[in-house]
Amino acid sequence: MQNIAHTHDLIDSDPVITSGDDVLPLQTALQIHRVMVRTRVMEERMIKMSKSGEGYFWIGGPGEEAFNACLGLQVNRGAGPNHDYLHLHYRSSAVMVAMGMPLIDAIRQMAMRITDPFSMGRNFVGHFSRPDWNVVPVTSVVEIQYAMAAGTAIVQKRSGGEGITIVVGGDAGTAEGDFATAMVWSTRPDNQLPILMVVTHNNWGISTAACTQHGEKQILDRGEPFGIPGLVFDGNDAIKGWHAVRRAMAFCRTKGRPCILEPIVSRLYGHSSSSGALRVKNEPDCIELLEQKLVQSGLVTADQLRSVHEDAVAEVKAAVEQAMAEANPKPSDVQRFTYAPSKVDRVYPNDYTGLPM
Ligand SMILES: Cc1ncc(C[n+]2csc(CCOP(=O)(O)OP(=O)(O)O)c2C)c(N)n1
Repeated sequence: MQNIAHTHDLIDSDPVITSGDDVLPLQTALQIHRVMVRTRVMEERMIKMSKSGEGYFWIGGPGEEAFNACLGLQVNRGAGPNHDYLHLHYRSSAVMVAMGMPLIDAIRQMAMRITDPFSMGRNFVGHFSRPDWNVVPVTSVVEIQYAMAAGTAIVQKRSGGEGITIVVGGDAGTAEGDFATAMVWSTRPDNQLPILMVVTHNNWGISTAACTQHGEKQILDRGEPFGIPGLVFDGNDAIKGWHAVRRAMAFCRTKGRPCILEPIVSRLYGHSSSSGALRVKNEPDCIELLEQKLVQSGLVTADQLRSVHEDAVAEVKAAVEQAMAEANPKPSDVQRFTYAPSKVDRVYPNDYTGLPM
């Protein structure tokens, strides 16, 4: 795990940033801020790529960076059941950046380059996959990650280690049965599972408003009959987000039980490039909110924050230039690595489709 002090590790003289009753060491707040800015600059450049022909379809997470950065920075990263498994959403870019993903890797997927490490240029942007970090492939088919989460959590429970399963999806997706599947499978008597269920609630399902669809007050209320505790909170507040993630992860890790987090987030460029990806003006911007707190604390100057943005712009510019100079996949690559070669299938060796030749 990253070595970041928790609030209880602070001594009186440590500089801190506050939000209501919540406190964060300044260094942690700056680390979160840098992840948020680098991710935002990358996403905004990718939106331009979708409009200029350097890429095509764009979908991503501008507006969710505060919560996603806090999540990614606290993940127990690694391979195998003693580390956390991540079943992410297509808006989870800041989780991956916080975990250490080089920006160029996401840009390579946006540019559909063969160097894209997640899909060799053959999947949509934001569809991450990293076996060495337990990041299972992101799916465009919403919510099925909730049904799969029980699988990795069962393996983790059997292995008896510290790893938990983290599953992330949007509010509209919770209408699918997969959300209920996760609740049923994670709360069976004597078989509870350590699943952190995250519902990033941006109040939209493409163009359908959440208020026209939800009879319950909060989505996490649906966990109550299953005895699943949770927190609903302002997902635009990085300080609150940090502590919500910290508490929920500690609960899942120590109790071996599920927990729901429902951060209320913004969707700053609409659904995707298919809906125009224009800047939404009437929703809060988590980066601006954190920067106000940092400057108001008197511990950070506006110039210092500006240089974080400038560094990110330079990093993204260099990454786009490099990615655009790399090769596209060839037509003959289209089916490579779609299925893992089968070591056990004696009938059709090396052809996992199982179809007769
Ligand atoms: C099973 C399934 N049904 C419908 C769709 C079409 N679809 C793509 S994104 C989306 C909206 C999902 O909204 P939400 O779960 O709130 O996530 P958000 O995009 O707002 O983050 C829908 C309905 C899909 N991809 N998969």
